[in-house]
Amino acid sequence: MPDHQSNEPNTVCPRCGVGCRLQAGPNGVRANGVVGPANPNGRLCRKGIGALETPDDRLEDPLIRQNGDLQPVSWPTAYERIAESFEEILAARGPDALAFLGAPHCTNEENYLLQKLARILGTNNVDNRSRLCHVSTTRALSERVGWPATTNGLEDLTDADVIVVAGANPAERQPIAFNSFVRPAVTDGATLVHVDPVGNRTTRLADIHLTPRPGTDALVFDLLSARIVDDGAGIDREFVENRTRGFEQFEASITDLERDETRLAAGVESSALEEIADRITAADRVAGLVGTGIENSAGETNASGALLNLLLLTGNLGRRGAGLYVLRGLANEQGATDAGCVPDRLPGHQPVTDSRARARIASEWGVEPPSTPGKTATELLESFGNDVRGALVVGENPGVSKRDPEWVRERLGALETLVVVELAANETTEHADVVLPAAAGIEKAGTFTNLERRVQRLSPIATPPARARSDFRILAELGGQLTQNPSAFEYEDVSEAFGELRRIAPPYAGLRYDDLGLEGERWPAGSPGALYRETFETPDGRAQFGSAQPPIVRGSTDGFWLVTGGRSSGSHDAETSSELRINPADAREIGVDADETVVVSSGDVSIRVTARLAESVRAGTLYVPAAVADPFLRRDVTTVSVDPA
Ligand SMILES: Nc1nc2c(c(=O)[nH]1)N[C@H]1C(S)=C(S)[C@@H](COP(=O)(O)OP(=O)(O)OC[C@H]3O[C@@H](n4cnc5c(=O)[nH]c(N)nc54)[C@H](O)[C@@H]3O)O[C@H]1N2
Ligand SMILES: Nc1nc2c(c(=O)[nH]1)N[C@H]1C(S)=C(S)[C@@H](COP(=O)(O)OP(=O)(O)OC[C@H]3O[C@@H](n4cnc5c(=O)[nH]c(N)nc54)[C@H](O)[C@@H]3O)O[C@H]1N2
Ligand code: SF4
Ligand SMILES: [Mo]
Repeated sequence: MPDHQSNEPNTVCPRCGVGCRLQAGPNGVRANGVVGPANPNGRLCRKGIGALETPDDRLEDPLIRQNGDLQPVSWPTAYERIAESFEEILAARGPDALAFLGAPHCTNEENYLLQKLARILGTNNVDNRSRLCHVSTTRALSERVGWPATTNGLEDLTDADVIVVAGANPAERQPIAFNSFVRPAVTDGATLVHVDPVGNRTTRLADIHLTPRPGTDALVFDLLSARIVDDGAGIDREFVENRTRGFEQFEASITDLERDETRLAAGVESSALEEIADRITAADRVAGLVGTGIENSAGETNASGALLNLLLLTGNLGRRGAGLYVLRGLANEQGATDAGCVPDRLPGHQPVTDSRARARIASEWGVEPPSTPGKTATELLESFGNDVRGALVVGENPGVSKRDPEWVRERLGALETLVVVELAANETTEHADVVLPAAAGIEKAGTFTNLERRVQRLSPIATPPARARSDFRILAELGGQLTQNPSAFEYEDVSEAFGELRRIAPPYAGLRYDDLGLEGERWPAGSPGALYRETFETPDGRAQFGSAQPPIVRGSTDGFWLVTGGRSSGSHDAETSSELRINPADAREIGVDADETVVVSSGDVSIRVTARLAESVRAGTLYVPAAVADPFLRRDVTTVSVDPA
């Protein structure tokens, strides 16, 4: 136990999905780590140490827009204004004219209330946009093995023999998990493979850095499966036979795969593929860790699906140290989805189309949730001002997003009523008609579910501004008033709401708020770290193979492929250095020297940055931090040109 640890209350770090435990330091400025399951050394990263800082300009009072300006009012006045506006919209256009956006910074109980409010009002228009950070991975998992979640526990990574990290930088983004579980495994002899067109801090620990052409990870994993199928030794025949379905079709698609053409499309060396395939074949346990870099544009091949095929082929699921980890970003990204802030899923990932699930919920709520899926966060934003006229946004900032800022402003402005529950003013509150001041993560009770499905309890370790209220209290009060069904939103405390969640959401069954203690507990209750030890959560209990995917050539061939990373969540540590990283050979070819200022452009958009030369950048690609490349990202630009300034 670190010697600074005291008996003061401790809570879960609200800054990322790892879920380290912390408490207020002696002077109340810095947070101290407390030994917890995600930070077994009691350490915190830089972000965690700063977790006690909330925005300087905290909101103190509810605000209502009057004559163009936001003016402080009392809570009842603010609630009344919201109720009036929402009732008008409901009467004129029905419940699907409302949108509810939340709340991966908020607790499970708060997310539960938000979706309950939407659904009792009669709409499934509820989503959380951080869900989109890992959408293809979670979809592949839920369709083919069962739950849209990491399959294993963090601690089992220490037993892995091969760890494949793709499209992520956990050394920097989930540093405590990386240092506590990945680093020791590697020190113990595990092979770390980093698949990323651009090297980053994670690459420094890697044994093999594979730099495929951006967007071609699916091809890389198919090629690895092909080598293992060709060689035969790495196939886990017993696992394939007893635990999976669709192998013949997968094998046939792999047999048909044009090896050379695919390899050229991915732009990887066959020697590197061979080396990785050999290590996977020799390994007893292989784990895949995936981040946002493999989440390609819609319609492209599914990298996680291909990685899942590789893990199934080699029997690397359902055991300690063998599985697929979703490197989730925000503190309660997993929980927001688990609790049902998803347009097509009820709490516990039950489809809204499942009449038995709806009936079970109706017996708890007294009202049945609607059966048609709602719109996603992206679709909702597009519908603002058209089909959707009112929105309640809880702890999200759609005013900043990977879209043209003018367009976003217009969409937000087109709403009749925008209600924002926030800690501080931001780009979204500028458009709000009502703003409600909320308590921050360190100021409240409830539970977060981390990136390995661990449900942990929060305790307040700081005090919110005098008139701010917890999102839980706000949503309960608003819920009672807007639905005119106060009893559906009457809770003694958050633990009662947790109790309701666990009755409704099957994966949470058996978890008890009072028993969560300092260790928390992973869902489903009583399960060891690895899910699917005996059976998969699919109708026949088997995991489903997919097929090899056809080679794609992405983008145009002239110019450089723009690779970005380091997107931020809130104000936490966006990479903001105005630097471009380029392969030295490319720089030579276009006549750019190290540390020279260059102009990166596409059409009429351009940025000025300093060129840094780095061998770890794939030739033909450029790396620019997402915050700096923002003007391109917002316009979906993927190829750019570079010229000396
Ligand atoms: N310090 C800090 N940590 C954070 C956050 C923060 O704001 N600050 N935010 C949190 C949040 S919300 C999130 S979502 C996570 C994000 O965590 P990560 O997903 O790890 O995010 P990035 O650091 O952007 O890493 C993405 C990587 O994908 C690579 N990449 C791009 N295109 C491709 C491709 O086609 N194939 C492959 N294989 N790789 C590609 C990029 O080069 C980059 O290295 O971080 C969380 N952690
Ligand atoms: N242009 C651009 N777009 C991006 C990104 C980017 O870096 N640049 N990053 C992308 C990524 S990875 C993600 S995950 C998303 C993140 O998208 P969002 O979740 O929308 O953004 P954040 O800024 O992380 O958080 C939103 C707000 O939550 C508030 N908040 C924090 N805690 C609480 C709380 O307990 N209660 C309440 N009510 N509010 C709270 C903060 O004050 C903040 O204003 O954005 C994505 N889009
Ligand atoms: S790794 Fe994540 S949860 Fe842990 S201290 Fe850092 S920001 Fe907080
Ligand atoms: Mo994220």
